[in-house]
Amino acid sequence: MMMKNRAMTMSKRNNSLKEIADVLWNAESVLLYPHVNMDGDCLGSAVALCAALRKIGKEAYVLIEDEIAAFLRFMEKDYCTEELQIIKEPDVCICIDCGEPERFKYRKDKFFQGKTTICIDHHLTTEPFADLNYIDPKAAATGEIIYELLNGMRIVIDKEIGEALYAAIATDTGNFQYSNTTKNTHEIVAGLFDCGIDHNKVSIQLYQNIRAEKILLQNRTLQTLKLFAQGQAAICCTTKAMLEETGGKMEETEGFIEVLRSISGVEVAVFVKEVTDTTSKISMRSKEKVNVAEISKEFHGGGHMRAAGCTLNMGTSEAMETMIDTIERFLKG
Ligand SMILES: [Mn+2]
Repeated sequence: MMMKNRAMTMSKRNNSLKEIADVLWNAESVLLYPHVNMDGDCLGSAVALCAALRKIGKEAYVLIEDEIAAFLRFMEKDYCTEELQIIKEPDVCICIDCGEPERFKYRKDKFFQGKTTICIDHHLTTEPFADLNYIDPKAAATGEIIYELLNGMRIVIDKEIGEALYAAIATDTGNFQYSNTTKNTHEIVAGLFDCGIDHNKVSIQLYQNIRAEKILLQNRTLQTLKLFAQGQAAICCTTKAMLEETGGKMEETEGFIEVLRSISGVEVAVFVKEVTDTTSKISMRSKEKVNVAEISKEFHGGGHMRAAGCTLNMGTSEAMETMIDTIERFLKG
C-alpha cells in the first residue's frame, strides 16, 4: 500500500518529457538556469539544451550568476551570459540540475517571470516547484535526461551538443565509476559516440587541464585531513587563508573530496569549505552503505545517497567538529 502511494505521488508530481517538449516547441524564447557553483552536469546539460534549442530556431541563453570553472570553459562559447535582461520576457525558464530556487538566488525573480517555468533535475530531494517538473533520481546525470528529451524531440545531436552531454555525464558519474552509473548511462554515451564526439578531447579538457595552484591547494587542504569513526570516515577543510597561501581558488576544490573517499576503509568522506567566518559549506560522499542525503537533511541540505551537501552557520573548525560528531553518531546508529 505504501509503495503504491509513493508510486502515485511520483507519477503525479512528474510531467512527461513529451509535455516539456511541447512547451519548448511552442516557445520562442528560452532561458536556462544552471545552479550556482556550476559543475560539469549542470553546465553541460544547459549548454547542450541551449544549442539544441537554437538549432530549431529558438532564442536561447544560459543565464548564469557566477564564474565558470576553467575546466568547463570549453563549452561556454556564446551561450552563457550574466545579463538578466538578455531576453526581456522569456516564454520559458528552465532550471537544470537544480532542485530549489535558492540555488539560483540572484536569478530567481527573473526565473519566475517566465510565462512557463520548468525544472529538469535528478536530485532525490527535489520537490517540484515549477509549472512543469521532470525529476528522475534514477538518472546518473541531468545530461541523461536532456539526451532523452532531445531524442524525443527528434533534434539531431551534433558533435557540439554531444560533447556537452558527454561532459555532463562523465563528470556526474566520476568518469563512469560511481554507483549511479547504469547500463542506460553507457547506452546513452554509446549514442553520443555515434554523434561524432571526440571523447578524448573532452576528457583532456576535464581531467588533464589542472592549474598547478590547484594541486598546491589540494596539498595544503590535505594537511587538515582527519580520519575518525575507526577510519570509516575522513574529513578535511579548505579555508580562505589557504587560497591566499597557494594561489588556488575555492572553485578549484571540486574533486578534493574524492581523494578522501578513495582512502581504503573510508565509507564517508566530508569536505568543509569556508564561505565566511560564520558560514561553512559541507560536501559529503559515501562509498557503499551510508545514505549521506539523510545526514545532510539534519542540516536542511540536500543531495543523493552517495553525494550530498549542506550549509552550517559556523566557522570551519566548529563545522568540522559538528560533522565529526554527527557522522560518528550516524555510523553507530
Ligand atoms: Mn547533476
